[in-house]
Amino acid sequence: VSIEETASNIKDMEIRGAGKIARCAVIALKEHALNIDADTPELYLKALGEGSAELKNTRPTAVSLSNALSHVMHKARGETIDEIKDNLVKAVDDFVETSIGAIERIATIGSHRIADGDVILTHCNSTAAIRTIVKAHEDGKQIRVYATETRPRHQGYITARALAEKGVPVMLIVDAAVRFFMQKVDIVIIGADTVASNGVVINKIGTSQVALAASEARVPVLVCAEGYKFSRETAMGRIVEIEERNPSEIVDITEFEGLDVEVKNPVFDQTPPRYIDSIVTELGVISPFAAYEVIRKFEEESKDV
Ligand code: RUB
Repeated sequence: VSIEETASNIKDMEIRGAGKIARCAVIALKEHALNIDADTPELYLKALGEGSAELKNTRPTAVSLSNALSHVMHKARGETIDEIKDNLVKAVDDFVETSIGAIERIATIGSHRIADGDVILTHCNSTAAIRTIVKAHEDGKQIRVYATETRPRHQGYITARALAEKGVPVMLIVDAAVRFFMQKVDIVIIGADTVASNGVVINKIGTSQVALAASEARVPVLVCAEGYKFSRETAMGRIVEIEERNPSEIVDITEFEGLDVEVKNPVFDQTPPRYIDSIVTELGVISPFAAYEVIRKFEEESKDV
């Protein structure tokens, strides 16, 4: 698949979910790398950089996209075009394998936090969260899941289908019913688009309300997030940009024609660390307040390259 096609599929949310976006983007970059027609290594790297930038500019909030692209671009080094190409291809293959392995590791670790009989609530559609829930089910635990519809794009339908197909009983609810049902919930399990250095978790719009309702009801919130979703840039003072999408995703705007009605569609929000019990990473379970340590650890590893 070409860079243009992948970029457009990410923008349109044909490809969605932070981890999948990152994997599809680096795979598209690999395809591009195999097809660049350049005379010198400098021109080859320039074309590679342009492809990476186009992919990076598709969606602004999930740091996993830029982390994944920066990681593979960093490895794309060499004296000759072939050497650069080989290194990039290897880096992409490694990234895809490692990121899938990270989800499995998170599922194994996170499922230990799910008890037999637990009622779980999840929001939106996170591969890492779903895999964790399914792992608990595979381990023989009798669990049930409330899945929020997740307006306006209804990612909750994908979640409901994915869980039900694996044999996990699901109750689909509207987003506004979260507090109504929270008394019946034992644990909230969600994913993340970005974890900031101060422990703030950025995830689908409504996540912070879910966490607030959970906190009020003394229900623990577990975030499943691979290490490459932690943002080094936030440790350098960068603020995470919250994507605002077209209002037409919410309502047909001709509905309010001639009236002073503005439709707003921010698609992610920030949950402060005090509303999060733990973050499950492939390295283990951490407090959200230890996010900076995860960033440091991955920084050290990239220095070894
Ligand atoms: C998806 C979303 C998911 C995270 C984590 O938003 O908020 O919770 O991306 O998902 P969108 P995963 O549908 O707008 O992409 O665990 O699959 O990376």
